Amino acid sequence: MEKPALPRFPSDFVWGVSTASYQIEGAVKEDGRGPSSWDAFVAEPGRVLGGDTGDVACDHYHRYPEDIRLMAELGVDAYRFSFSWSRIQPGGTGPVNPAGLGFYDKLVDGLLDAGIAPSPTLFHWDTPLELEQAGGWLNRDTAERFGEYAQIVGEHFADRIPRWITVNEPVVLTMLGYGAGIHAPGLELGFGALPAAHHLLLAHGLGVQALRAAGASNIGIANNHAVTWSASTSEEDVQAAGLYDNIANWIFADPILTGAYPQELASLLPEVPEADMVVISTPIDWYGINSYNPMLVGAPTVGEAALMDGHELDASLPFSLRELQGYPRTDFDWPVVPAAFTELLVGFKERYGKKLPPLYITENGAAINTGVDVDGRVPDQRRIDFMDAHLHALRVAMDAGVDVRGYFYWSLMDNFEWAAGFSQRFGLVHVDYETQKRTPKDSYYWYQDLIRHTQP
Ligand code: IFM
Repeated sequence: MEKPALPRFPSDFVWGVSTASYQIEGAVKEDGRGPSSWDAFVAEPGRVLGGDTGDVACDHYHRYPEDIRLMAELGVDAYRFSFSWSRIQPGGTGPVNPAGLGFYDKLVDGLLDAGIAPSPTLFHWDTPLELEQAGGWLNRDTAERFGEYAQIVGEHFADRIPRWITVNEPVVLTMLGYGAGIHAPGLELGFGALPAAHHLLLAHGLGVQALRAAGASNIGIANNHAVTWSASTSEEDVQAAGLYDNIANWIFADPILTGAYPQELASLLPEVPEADMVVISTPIDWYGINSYNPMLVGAPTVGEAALMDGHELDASLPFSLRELQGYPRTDFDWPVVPAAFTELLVGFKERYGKKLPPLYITENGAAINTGVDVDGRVPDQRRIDFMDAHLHALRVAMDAGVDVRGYFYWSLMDNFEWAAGFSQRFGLVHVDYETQKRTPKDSYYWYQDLIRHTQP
């Protein structure tokens, strides 16, 4: 096959793929796993499209050897997955479940044998149900419990795991889980959700400290970021977009990278002990960015509720999300704007300067719902176009001096896309949820070829 027309990446650039426990594992009642916030949420009628659940998902719990083989053939250097906290510590506190750790032992060892660097996230939204019922992330105690859990996994795995991620996308759990009620636990607190943001950040900091104390190194976070554009130059729109930008981006990055919340949010945030900020800003080795598309934001539109992934947002919010027109869209209806990816990364360098550690792109991907054709192929050219354009955009940012060390495509395989159930397919590998047959898509072979040509 011809060399892909992509710019060159450094020979030690890390190529990877990402997944998360609840989205792929299934086996929710096996080997002593405790329930999580998502097990409870999916059981509530009307919460998830089509009533889908992660009970079986991709059955990765039983099929992980096949999934490791698929990754080995793909040629990735690293695999970002997540530990299910309630598989390891069923109640979120107290005794450890040896069978839970045992599953991840097999996964980690299998990856190492295949020459793939295990890169786990400690928490990707599946809060142990007992903790959720005690207030979840609105309760400071959950952050303390997370620190203990981080110590358990750190002590168990430190000698085998070369890259660690504390928490995935606290912004999404805060906004969609506690603010807008679209994700578990389904609360609609609006700005009342902000304490969850602080406790998730505190958990991150406590996690970094516990991991380091256990001998782990190379620790980062996976934070979701989207360039925010104002719907117009009017003062109202610019102000609304600025507020959204602070709430969606900087509230989650500033405390980690500068030790302080954005000034503009002072009136919305609870009083925070200075000691918390010291914990949150515990130095990290790298900063992970998950990014999909930019956001267009304006002042609230009278009588019209803003939509997020098809869900109505509280009409009383002081901003509204607008449709970004004039760009191609994924099947999830997300706009495809590669130049915004460059803008985001360059913006990070400009905002944080020397305080910014090296970056990894811990997620980037597109839902393209192409199925298997009569020849057994999955011709998902639009995903290839998405990846190609975003990798070009990434290269432009790197040429502008942004230090990016790796790229993890979301996702290795189609999986449970939260409130959208199985309707959205982000994978490089197609999963037939009836038979669990895995079929590598055209994009899988494209990525394989790209990796081959970039490696020394
Ligand atoms: O599937 C999610 C993932 O769990 C977190 N980041 C965004 C992905 C696509 O929506």
